[in-house]
Amino acid sequence: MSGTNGTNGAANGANGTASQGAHFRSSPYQPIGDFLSNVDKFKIIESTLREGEQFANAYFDTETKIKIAKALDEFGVDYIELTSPAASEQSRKDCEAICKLGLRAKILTHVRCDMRDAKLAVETGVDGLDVVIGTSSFLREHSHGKDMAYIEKTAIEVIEYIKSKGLEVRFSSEDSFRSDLVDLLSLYRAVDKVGVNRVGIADTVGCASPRQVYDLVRTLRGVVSCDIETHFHNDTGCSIANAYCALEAGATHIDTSVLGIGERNGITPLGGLLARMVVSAPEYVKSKYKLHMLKEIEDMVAEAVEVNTPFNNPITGFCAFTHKAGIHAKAILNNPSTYEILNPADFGLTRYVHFASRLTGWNAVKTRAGQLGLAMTDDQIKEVTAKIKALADVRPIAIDDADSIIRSFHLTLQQPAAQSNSAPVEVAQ
Ligand code: HCA
Ligand code: CU
Repeated sequence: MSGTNGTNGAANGANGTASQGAHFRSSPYQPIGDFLSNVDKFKIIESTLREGEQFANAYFDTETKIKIAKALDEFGVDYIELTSPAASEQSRKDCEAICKLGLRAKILTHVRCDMRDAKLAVETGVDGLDVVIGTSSFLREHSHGKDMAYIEKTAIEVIEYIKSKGLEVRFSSEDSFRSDLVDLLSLYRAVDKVGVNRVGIADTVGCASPRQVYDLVRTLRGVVSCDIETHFHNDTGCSIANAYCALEAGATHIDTSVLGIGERNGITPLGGLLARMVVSAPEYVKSKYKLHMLKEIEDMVAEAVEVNTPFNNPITGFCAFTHKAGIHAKAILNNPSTYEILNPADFGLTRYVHFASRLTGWNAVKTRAGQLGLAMTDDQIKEVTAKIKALADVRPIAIDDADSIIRSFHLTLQQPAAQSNSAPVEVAQ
């Protein structure tokens, strides 16, 4: 399925170089600390089993849900969010079954702001409820038809009920970025006053830009004292950037799903978010999450929903650590930090230095010859590199083609007549 050519697989990695311990020792990309930023202390609410179940292809049977929940728990997520028990009888049973696993992560379920849904959810044994209601005029008019006064009154009743049962509660507005700011802030102030644990901002339609996210979260940070959760759809490709800006502005929790699966083209992907965060907060991310499990978890979910991991996925896309041009390859072979901000070894993966193309250089070919156990002088390597490039100018070549050229060239070197024929050749690095 995913990683189609396997070059980034943990067990594979022809032409991979040894990882360098000093990769991140001092990074200019670490954020400047300010009093608002939670970039180095955020929590993940993993919603593959809720938002992810809304993905077009998703159908998770009980066994699959349990497998995914256990893997996410071991990976280190703080919360696992499950589909509402009000959605169907099997959803209710699955929620109960996951609560009984005794996982370290807190189990949440996601319910409409409605007393019947809340009561059903409380009975399942969850640690907390994520309560949601649409607040934009679009949703108020065309979805549930309730006004802001009704929303506030119901929200307070539902929150007080959940708290009376000793459970954690979050209150969120769907479509926050197209809601009236004054309505939104008054509602959040009211629920904060009755002791909600978190309020949530949701970019339900994926319309928000990072700057808008920063402004709204920072404003909200000044209005409520509880935690702030954020949820970003990816319709305009901003879901990771928006999550990052939310943390900079003081959000405490980020919703993710594995590979970003969810309604339409989904939400902030777990792996992509961690790629961003490991650059900004390496100690926190590496000590908290078992990053080596990322590929296995993504493969598990990709298989369950019958998709491939995208070729350009952060970290696990098949070419995420592939270096091709001769100039890149040479520098990477000397010191991987030259062209990598992420270290594949942190994720149990290996880099791949491409040597079967017209852009290759002799340094990459030299490394490959070494891996094949074929000793040659630099001049001989340059000569064989020229042969590889000549063929690659005519047609695309595979690793096998390049290997054959290297092997047969090496063989001719063993024949005495060939020895004298090694005038230096000028080829790219
Ligand atoms: C949806 C609901 C939701 C809820 C997000 C939240 C959204 O429309 O399916 O509870 O914070 O995107 O608004 O996923
Ligand atoms: Cu959503």
